[in-house]
Amino acid sequence: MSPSTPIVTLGEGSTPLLRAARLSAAPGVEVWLKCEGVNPTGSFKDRGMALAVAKAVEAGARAVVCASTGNTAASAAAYAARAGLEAIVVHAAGGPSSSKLAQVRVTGARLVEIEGTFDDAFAAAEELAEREGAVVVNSTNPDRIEGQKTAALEIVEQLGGLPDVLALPYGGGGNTVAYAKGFLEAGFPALEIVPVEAADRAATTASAIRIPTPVHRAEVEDALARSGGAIVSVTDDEIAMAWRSLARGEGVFCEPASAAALAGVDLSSLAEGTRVVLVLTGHGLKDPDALDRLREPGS
Ligand code: AN7
Repeated sequence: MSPSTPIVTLGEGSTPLLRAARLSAAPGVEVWLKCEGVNPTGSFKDRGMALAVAKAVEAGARAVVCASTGNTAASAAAYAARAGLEAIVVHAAGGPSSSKLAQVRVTGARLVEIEGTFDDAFAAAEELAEREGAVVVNSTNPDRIEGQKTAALEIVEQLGGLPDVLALPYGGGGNTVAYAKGFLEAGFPALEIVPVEAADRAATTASAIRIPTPVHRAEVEDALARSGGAIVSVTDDEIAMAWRSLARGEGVFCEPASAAALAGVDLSSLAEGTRVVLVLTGHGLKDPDALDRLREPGS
């Protein structure tokens, strides 16, 4: 932010950190849920989008562009509308859930559907940005990371200190990089960060993290080398089980990708006194069809 940066806000941030007492954890293990689905468009993306769009306005941009599995798109469309900019969203055919597409369409943003994967959509978005003179608001835009790191600062404030373990879904890796940066800058460099990716990145039913190649992979590895922690892979059945237990056991309805955070940590194996934060990145209403899609494992 500089004195000439406009404020563009829909009321993002300050999300609840809820104690989860009913998930099966070892005795004396504290589990907390950072409920990012409570943000204005229903996902953590709003934290960084508020800043990225404000900086685009400051730079005199007319339009913003992103490639997305859905949540970045919903957020970019809303914040662009709020700021009076045009938004262009590129997505893979069959990628984003219908709820996320509805969030984009209602703003009048331009949707560009391409045949291929998220990786192809990202390449197309970069070309489009160049051609149209639009600002890319994917997490490769450093303002996105700066905005998203506020979640780490909030957790430190809400817990009165650092968690021992922070688990979060790992798609492109921007959020992992943002948390690591936030904790480092808050003076807490060391904790176990667990980025959880889908075992089959290209085909997972958790559409938000259906990203074949994480654009931030090298930075994620650097961040883990500094902070501690390691990448974990989980199957769709493990995601489904975690997703169901968050709703049934805690009353928290998140989207399937968010449940990867829980699926990636064996809470029953942790030492007494361990404090774990699971970042639930998106709201369950983002993807209500998941109820039909995610069958009970073994059924
Ligand atoms: C609910 O919207 O990439 O590791 O285009 O929507 O920072 O990519 C979404 C990613 C986790 C992964 N949880 O975060 C997009 C997009 C949810 C998400 C992730 C996403 P990153």
